This record gives sequence, C-alpha cells and structure tokens, in this order.
Amino acid sequence: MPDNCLFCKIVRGEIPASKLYEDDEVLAFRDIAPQAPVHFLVIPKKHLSGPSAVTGEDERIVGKLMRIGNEIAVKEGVPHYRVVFNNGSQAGQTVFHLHMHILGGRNMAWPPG
Ligand code: DGP
Repeated sequence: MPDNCLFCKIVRGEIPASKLYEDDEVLAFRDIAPQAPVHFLVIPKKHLSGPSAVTGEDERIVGKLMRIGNEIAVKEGVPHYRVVFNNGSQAGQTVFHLHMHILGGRNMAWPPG
C-alpha cells in the first residue's frame, strides 16, 4: 500500500471515513463531497491506481465491488443508481486508487458532464 495514497490511508485507518461496509478485500464509505443524496465509494483494499491498472488477477474483486455496491445501495434506499469509474485526470479522476462511485436519490442526466 503506497504511503501517500489517500484511500490507502483510509484503508489503514489513518484518515477517518464514514464506513458503510468492510471486509478483508473491500471497503465502502461515503464520499466527502456528495454529488447526490446518496453518494458512496467502493474500493478494493489492494492498491490499484485506477481502472486501467486492473489485470486478470483483479477481475473477481472488481465484480465484488459491484455486488457490494448494489447491496449497500439497496440498503440505503436507492435501488436506482449511477455507477461511475473515472480513469485518468481528463476523465475527472482525482484520487489514483481504484474506486467505484455509486450515486442515487435524484434523477440523473445523460450525457454526463
Ligand atoms: P474521482 O474524481 O473519481 O477521483 O473521485 C474521488 C472522490 O473521492 C471524490 O468524489 C471526492 C472523494 N474524496 C476525496 N477525498 C476524500 C476523503 O478524504 N474522504 C472521502 N470520504 N472521500 C474523499
């Protein structure tokens, strides 16, 4: 786990987060700057810099992010939600540790900004 990665610090408990789910592989927590009434992030504990860093050995865990994210969304009362992975700064990625956004609780526009 890189020392200076923000989400690795959350995984290690060095920075507080509003956690929604945790096991040995996955952590979910509320986004600090919510863009919808419900907005949380689901991450692998393993450091991967983003979607383009995912390899074959990570395929199972990426699927798990979706399963856990859906379970949390349903519990949070937003069975209709948007899933976002940003890959690279031009796409809006600001934290370079793979994370899946789940946003719900309002109508979503398309195309996204
Ligand atoms: P992205 O732009 O896809 O890299 O999204 C990064 C998200 O991470 C952004 O929506 C804000 C959120 N975020 C940044 N710093 C923190 C933090 O310290 N705690 C929490 N909970 N969320 C953070």
